[in-house]
Amino acid sequence: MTTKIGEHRGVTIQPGATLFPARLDRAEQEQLLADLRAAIAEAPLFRPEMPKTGKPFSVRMTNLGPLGWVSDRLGGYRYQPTHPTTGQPWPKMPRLLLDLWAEVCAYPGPPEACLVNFYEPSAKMGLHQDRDEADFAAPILSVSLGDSCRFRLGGADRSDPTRSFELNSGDVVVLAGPSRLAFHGVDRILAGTSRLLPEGGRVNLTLRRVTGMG
Ligand code: MD6
Ligand code: FE
Repeated sequence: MTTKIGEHRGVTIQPGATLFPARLDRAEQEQLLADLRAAIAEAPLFRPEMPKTGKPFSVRMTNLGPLGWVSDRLGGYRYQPTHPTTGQPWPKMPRLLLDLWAEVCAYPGPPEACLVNFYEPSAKMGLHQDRDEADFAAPILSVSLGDSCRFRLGGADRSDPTRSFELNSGDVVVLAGPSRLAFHGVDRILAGTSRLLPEGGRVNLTLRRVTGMG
C-alpha cells in the first residue's frame, strides 16, 4: 500500500509503520546537518548509560526542543528540560522538523522532543520500544542522515517476528497506531555509504510528543 502525502509517497512496511524514502532532498539534509552542528556546539553529544547497570550506550546523543530524553545509571530513562552536563535548556527544534511533523503526523500538537542519536560506524541500537511518553496516540517520526543502516522492526512483543530493511540518508519513518509500540533497533551501520558527513557515521533524529494533549 502507498500513502500519498503532498508530493511524497509513503510505503507501508506493516500496519502503522510508514517509510518515506528520500523524503528530504540533499539540500534539506545539508541544511538540517548545519542546524545540528550548531545545536551540538551548544548542547554537546553525551553518552547515556543503561539504568541500574550503568553500561554505556554505543551511540552518543543530544536533544532539541522543550524536552530531551536522557538516561543514566541512577535516574534511568526520562525526559528533562535541560542538558545533563551543561544544565542549559535544549536548543530549539529547526522549523524544517516542525513542518515535517505537521505534514506527516496526523497529531493535533507539535513534537516536544527531538532525540539526536550519533552512530560511529561500530555503534548499534538494541531492539527496544519507545514507551517513556505519556500518549501513545502520538506517532514517532524518525529522520536518517549520513551512512545507511540496517534497521530492524518487529511487533509489540519482543518475541514477535522481525524484518529488516535499509534506511538511507534523507529517509523518514513514522511509527504510529498499531506500530507505535513495535520493537525496533539498528543492527549495523553501513560505513562509507554516504558523503553527507565527511567524518562518516550516521545521525538519526526522532521527534516525539512527550506529554498528552490534556
Ligand atoms: C535509529 N530509531 O534509527 C533508531 N524510535 O537510529 C529509533 O529508535 C526509532 O526509528 C522510534 C521511532 C522510530 C525510530
Ligand atoms: Fe526507538
